[in-house]
Amino acid sequence: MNLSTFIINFIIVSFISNTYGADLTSCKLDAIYQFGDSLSDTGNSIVEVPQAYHARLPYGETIGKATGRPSDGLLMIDYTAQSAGLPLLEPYENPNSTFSHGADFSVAGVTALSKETLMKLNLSLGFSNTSLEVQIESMKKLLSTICNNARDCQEKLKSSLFIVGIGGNDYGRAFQRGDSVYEVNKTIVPLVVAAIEDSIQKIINFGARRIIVTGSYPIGCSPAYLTMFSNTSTTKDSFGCLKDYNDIFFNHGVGLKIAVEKATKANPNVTIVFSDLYNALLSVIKDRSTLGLTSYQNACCGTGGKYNVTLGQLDKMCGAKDIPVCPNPKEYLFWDEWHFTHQANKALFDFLLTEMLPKLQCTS
Ligand SMILES: *[C@@H]1O[C@H](CO)[C@@H](O)[C@H](O)[C@H]1NC(C)=O
Ligand SMILES: *[C@@H]1O[C@H](CO)[C@@H](O)[C@H](O)[C@H]1NC(C)=O
Ligand SMILES: *[C@@H]1O[C@H](CO)[C@@H](O)[C@H](O)[C@H]1NC(C)=O
Ligand SMILES: *[C@@H]1O[C@H](CO)[C@@H](O)[C@H](O)[C@H]1NC(C)=O
Ligand SMILES: *[C@@H]1O[C@H](CO)[C@@H](O)[C@H](O)[C@H]1NC(C)=O
Ligand SMILES: *[C@@H]1O[C@H](CO)[C@@H](O)[C@H](O)[C@H]1NC(C)=O
Ligand SMILES: CC(=O)N[C@H]1CO[C@H](CO)[C@@H](O)[C@@H]1O
Repeated sequence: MNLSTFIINFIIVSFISNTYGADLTSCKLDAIYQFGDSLSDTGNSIVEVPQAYHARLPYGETIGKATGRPSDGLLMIDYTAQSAGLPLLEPYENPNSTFSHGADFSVAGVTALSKETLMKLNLSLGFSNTSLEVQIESMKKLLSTICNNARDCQEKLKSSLFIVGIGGNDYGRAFQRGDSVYEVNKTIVPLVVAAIEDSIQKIINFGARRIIVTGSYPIGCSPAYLTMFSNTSTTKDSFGCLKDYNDIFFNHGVGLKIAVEKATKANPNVTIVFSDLYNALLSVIKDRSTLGLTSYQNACCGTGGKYNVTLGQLDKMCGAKDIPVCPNPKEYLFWDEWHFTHQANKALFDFLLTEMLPKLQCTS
């Protein structure tokens, strides 16, 4: 096509995108509040544990700065904020944060289940006690600086988006102590789903109008699970992911979808959307050559084993001295054993946005 046709096409395409709101600006959001774990941690865990590897380079190398994000660059929540035309979320635990446009409560490594429940189940407590319940309490504290009573809070939060995405670590801890897929499915999944369901209701009670509930990615595709559980896995899918383990993350999503439907029925004036990260990751893996993510099972940063990771040995993990980093993170799905690259997070966000935008009912 010649230049003028190209320009005209470009203008038409741009016009259509704007008209139909291809980004979140049509939602006219003024704040985003995120609850979660490492997949959305923009700098909380490094306040709790300043010596953590993800507090320094090569973490953040693609954006030129280590911020505590467990990636070489941005996370899905960052792309969400950018798409809404807002500044990147500020971590709640950083005393320098101003919270002018929301807050991020996510902490790497934490669980949906409370400390008490973990103790009851004899699951390990981890380094942080900032479980979902504690994050919700922090929001309550922050809210007391924003608004005074139920009506005032509803008014102040009417252009806010709340996002909850957590649970992967709960399952990981059960699997790591040797629980079977059958046991985790029977005992842990219902508890995790109930904990998230409870938090959805609490967020609604804060006065939220828009909530996104993010499912888990199929963690049986991660270099970490492939390294730890390939031996105990009984079935692999066509991508080489551990299908039996992935059933847990799929069922987690099924439970959350039901929770979202129930909460929507009980609160018809609140828009609650399920964000299908499980399906998003499988689609990204399927489309990996088009997306340029040619390396999808090995970590970019790390060493040892079949998938370029050694777990449980601090001196062999990404961020330790002399641990290799791939020269082309753009071509990798995974940055380290658990976490996506800057590029992969963008691809996942794009997929989820297309799915969710109509459901968020922002243009109406
Ligand atoms: C807060 O800002 C000060 C001054 O810029 C800086 O020295 C300090 O490290 C920051 N604190 C955190 C937790 O990032
Ligand atoms: C709890 O787990 C520890 C190991 O993590 C084990 O030694 C202990 O026997 C367990 N206790 C119960 C009651 O299962
Ligand atoms: C979590 O731990 C910190 C110290 O590590 C403590 O200050 C805080 O009170 C604890 N929170 C809960 C809910 O246990
Ligand atoms: C997990 O539990 C659900 C019911 O909650 C059931 O439908 C499913 O078949 C179970 N899957 C496995 C792998 O046990
Ligand atoms: C797992 O399988 C690998 C070979 O694929 C073997 O080298 C290793 O010893 C096995 N580990 C366990 C715990 O069975
Ligand atoms: C939603 O509706 C309920 C009653 O059905 C009402 O109590 C509540 O204030 C409304 N919430 C918002 C955010 O409008
Ligand atoms: C097995 C494997 O993929 N090993 C790679 C791990 O990463 C280093 C550096 O990025 C590569 O040189 C290895 O080939």
